[in-house]
Amino acid sequence: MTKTYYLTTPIYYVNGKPHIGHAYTSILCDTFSRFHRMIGEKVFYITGTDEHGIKVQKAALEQGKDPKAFVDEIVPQFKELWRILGIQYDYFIRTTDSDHKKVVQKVLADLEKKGDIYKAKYHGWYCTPCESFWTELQLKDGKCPDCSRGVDRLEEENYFFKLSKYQNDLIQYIQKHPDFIRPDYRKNEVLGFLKEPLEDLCITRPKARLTWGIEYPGSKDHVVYVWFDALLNYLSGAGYLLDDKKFRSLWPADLHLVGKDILRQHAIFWPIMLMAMGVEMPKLVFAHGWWKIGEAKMSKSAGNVVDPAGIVQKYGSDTLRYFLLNEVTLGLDGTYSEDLLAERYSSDLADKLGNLWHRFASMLEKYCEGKIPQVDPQKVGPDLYHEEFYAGLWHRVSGRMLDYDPRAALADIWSSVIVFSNQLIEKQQPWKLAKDPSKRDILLQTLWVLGEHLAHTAVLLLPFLPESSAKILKRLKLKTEWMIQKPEDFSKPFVVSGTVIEKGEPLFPRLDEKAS
Ligand code: ME8
Repeated sequence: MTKTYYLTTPIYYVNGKPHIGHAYTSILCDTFSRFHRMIGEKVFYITGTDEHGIKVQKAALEQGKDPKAFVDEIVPQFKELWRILGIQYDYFIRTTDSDHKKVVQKVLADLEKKGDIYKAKYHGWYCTPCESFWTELQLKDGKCPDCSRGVDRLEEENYFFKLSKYQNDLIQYIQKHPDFIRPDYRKNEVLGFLKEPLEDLCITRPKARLTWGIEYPGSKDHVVYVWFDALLNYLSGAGYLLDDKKFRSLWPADLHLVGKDILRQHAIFWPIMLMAMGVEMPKLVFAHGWWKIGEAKMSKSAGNVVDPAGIVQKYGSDTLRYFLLNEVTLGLDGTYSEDLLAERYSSDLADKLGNLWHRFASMLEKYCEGKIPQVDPQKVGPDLYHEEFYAGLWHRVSGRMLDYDPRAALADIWSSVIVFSNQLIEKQQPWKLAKDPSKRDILLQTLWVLGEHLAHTAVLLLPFLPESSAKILKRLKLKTEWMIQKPEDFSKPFVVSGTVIEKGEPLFPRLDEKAS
């Protein structure tokens, strides 16, 4: 059985509407999954919603709603956003799904039986927004060390998971698998954190304080800590303890893509949970950076969120996808502003890609009745065209995608084909060639090469800008689903001589025209 490429986003809290930050992770995963499909792999892309815990209970209460009724209203807003952003996930998991709850309870019962969970009295400090316990020593100036907000004194009986028992095993695992946590600087951060002894993890909350959660098996007084419940979605969504055949085809996950805010949970809690369960480690935990507004992280609690739906309506979903994928290298923080997005729209999408299509289609109309010319690729001069050009391009772009660097892949596509083709037009000056009948062959070859470049660009861009690429391919009367399994699949000519293309409306209309 061939292994499916299995990738995950975090499951998002449903205490409010999704924003640009959530869109970022989902767009990245969508781009990776489209790419892996294109190279012929089976892909399973899971996303979903994290519906239990204090944050959600509080948000529901504030609106005077029952938590389940409240989350049932929010979940469709996430699904709708994924629809308009072209996010093609394979499975949407909700932690309120009964299958998921069953898996969580079974795992807890097994771990307790194994002796990795114990019951104890807890005295210490609790940060409600972070849902984290802290000892006196861990507090910073008496405040939560993670978010600097106030903490409450707590004394209660809870269940604890023995993180400490596995600390050394985890350190060894990370050291033996240098690509388990990426980027490298995040791996070092985790190893730095692991230099201090780990406290065992409190994995329940007394019902006196929180009722909105999965019941702890065997206790009427406790619900499961939201993170323990949430992390298990990666297994339950893949069929763990539910559908063995499905699980074996999916696990281990190839990629857990998360924001750096939840690295500790994914690079410490999660691997230790898996070790305790005796389940194989995922291949990679990749932590990306934050989108900020000015200096502040964009977040619901800071109240500085940007609604992706508004941006999509104004600029199109591909523009938001392009901006987020291209603006920062995966791992680093980025600054979001609509001005910057509008600038990239004009300079990269409208002036470079949109304009290239427009110039090509207009010249084809004018000089060839809109038909792809009959050209023998063997006879086209090497200064204009050679097949190895595409083989090299594919090698570089696919290599960058396999190495999780979509920004470098886009930069290569833009400089090597899009900007290059615009320069080729300037160099060849087809309008001058058209005036001289003895140059007719060169004119046709130039237009044919431009058509090829555009077709190859559109295929390469399918994972990144699915809407615009499909538009270009349809206008060239080519299929919109491609399988590139070997370099030759990409280096061969794509356009079909004699095809009458469709010029169509501008791909990326000028912003002043859009507004009018
Ligand atoms: O943490 N920049 O859910 P959450 C970039 N339910 N990415 C951002 C971002 C920003 N400003 N803001 C949010 C949770 N994100 C848990 C996860 S997983 C088992 C449980 C993205 O709704 C980023 O992926 O707070 C971040 O890790 C995630 O949304 C947090 O979403």
